Amino acid sequence: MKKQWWKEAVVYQIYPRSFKDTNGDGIGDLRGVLEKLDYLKFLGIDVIWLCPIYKSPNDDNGYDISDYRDIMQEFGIMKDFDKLLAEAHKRGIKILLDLVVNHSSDEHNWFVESRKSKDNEYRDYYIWKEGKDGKEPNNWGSVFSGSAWQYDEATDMYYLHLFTKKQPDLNWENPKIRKEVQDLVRWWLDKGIDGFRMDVISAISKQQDFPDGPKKEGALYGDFGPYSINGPRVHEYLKELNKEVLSKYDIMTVGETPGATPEIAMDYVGEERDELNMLFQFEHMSLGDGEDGKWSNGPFKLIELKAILSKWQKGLEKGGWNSLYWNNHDQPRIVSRFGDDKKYWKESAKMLGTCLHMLQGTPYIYQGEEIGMTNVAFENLEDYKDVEIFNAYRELVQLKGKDHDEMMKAIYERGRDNARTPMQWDASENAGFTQGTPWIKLNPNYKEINVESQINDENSILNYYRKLIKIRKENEAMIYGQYDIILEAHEEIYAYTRTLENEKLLVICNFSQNTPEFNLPEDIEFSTKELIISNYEAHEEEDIKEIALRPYECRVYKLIK
Ligand code: TEU
Ligand code: CA
Repeated sequence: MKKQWWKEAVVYQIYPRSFKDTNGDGIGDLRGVLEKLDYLKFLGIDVIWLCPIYKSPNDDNGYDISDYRDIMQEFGIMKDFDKLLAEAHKRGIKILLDLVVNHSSDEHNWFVESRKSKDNEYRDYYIWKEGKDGKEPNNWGSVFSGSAWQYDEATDMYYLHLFTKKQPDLNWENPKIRKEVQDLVRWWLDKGIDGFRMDVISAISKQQDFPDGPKKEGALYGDFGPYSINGPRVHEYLKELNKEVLSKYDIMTVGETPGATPEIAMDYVGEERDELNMLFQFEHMSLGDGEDGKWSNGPFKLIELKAILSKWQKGLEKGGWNSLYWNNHDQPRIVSRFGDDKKYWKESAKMLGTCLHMLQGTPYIYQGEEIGMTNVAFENLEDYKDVEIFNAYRELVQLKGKDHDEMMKAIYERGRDNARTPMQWDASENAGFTQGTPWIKLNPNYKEINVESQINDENSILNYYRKLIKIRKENEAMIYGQYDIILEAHEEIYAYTRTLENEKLLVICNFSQNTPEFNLPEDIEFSTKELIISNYEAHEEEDIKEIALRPYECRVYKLIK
């Protein structure tokens, strides 16, 4: 297996709006990230992924860009970014930016021009269609509810927006758009950044006859997926971007690819494909989805989770590479979702971290995960800020009559704002996030859960994550070792091995508050063993053929033949 720095790295994702505010306006900013670089050095991470920091009217918190070469007013100025990049590099920390080019903001000059007239030189930068029988060009629905088409009086035509109306999709069929993207990517890489996370990159190629999508029973709109996800020219476009720009720099690229399966993924990240280094898949994040998707959230089954993660481990082990994540700015907090954020908060947070970091792939830590931040439940809908929540509430409750309390429960369990409450630095007012009024309310448990109370506590989740990151640098088997699941049918234990030459790591994780017995399969032989990490006291010489596991217990052993 080819060795690469980005396979050995641990990435820390920052949502700048909620990370650290330095000028008292209640909104996190780039100087706040600069201020916390030493904390990130202390944590031990190698790469920072910054969510969008570009000029934006923030209809979708920066994922709607109005100028790709300028900094969002709230976050600071370009000099702040240049300083951050220089100081990060001084500490050996690399920085990835978020490339959002499936769509732009409707306030981007390209769109301002494009909507003026049908023969405007920027017209084909976007996807404009005639209406059909006075209605939208087809039945596609937006990810954020409603139609994916917006009527525009100026030219009596509709433009496509897979996300909000203020996020019109860019027309990648137009070589001018692809050139624009190459130029802005090269511009940032020449500034010295270390790569990109690419937003919904699997959606950039649309089938050009734009047929109606399949429509579920009772649904208001059709699904654009079959005609716009992993579309006909997506690989051609990525190869072109790679050949013209990306391949000329020592960087890392990770694509966000909803709808990818391991087979499809190998087309994006296969070593011989010259497209991307790795991608984010969503199958484990869709667990529990019901009739209304994540808005009818059902129970989680470990068997299903193990099956999905194993499929991806084995599916990409020859020539591919996985991205490993439990959390990001679109997902709820994992300790509340797959763990227990009350009685076994610490144990389950550590177990989940271990289970993920021991898998083959590059681990991503989302801000606050390293201190065990949890989901929040704001009583009033007005306390929420996420456009996806409001649009879903309007469609499901106000249009389709879903029960308010049922919807609020789904928002508590799966809403994106769970990930966007301010970072909890200490127990002072506003958790040390801001001296002003935070743009979104804090999680009231910040007095108990915060960085300051965990830094010097060797038994804290924070110091446990530091250890996970440290042992990765000391154990090549943890990075390059082959993955093999054991006890596959067990409903409470997730156990697997990682093997590299004659070294084998045995990973044991109890995903329940019960005390199941772990039984070591006979075919796993070893002469000596060493306990690498565990979230409970465990004695080195203890026999591991049978272990009565404690609630949410995890252990990792190095087995030497
Ligand atoms: O997310 C794309 C995406 O797939 C999300 O819609 C995701 O599935 C959903 O939010 C989960 O409920 C990316 C960004 O990560 C997200 O923050 C943006 O809102 C979106 O693209 C549009 O840019
Ligand atoms: Ca600020």
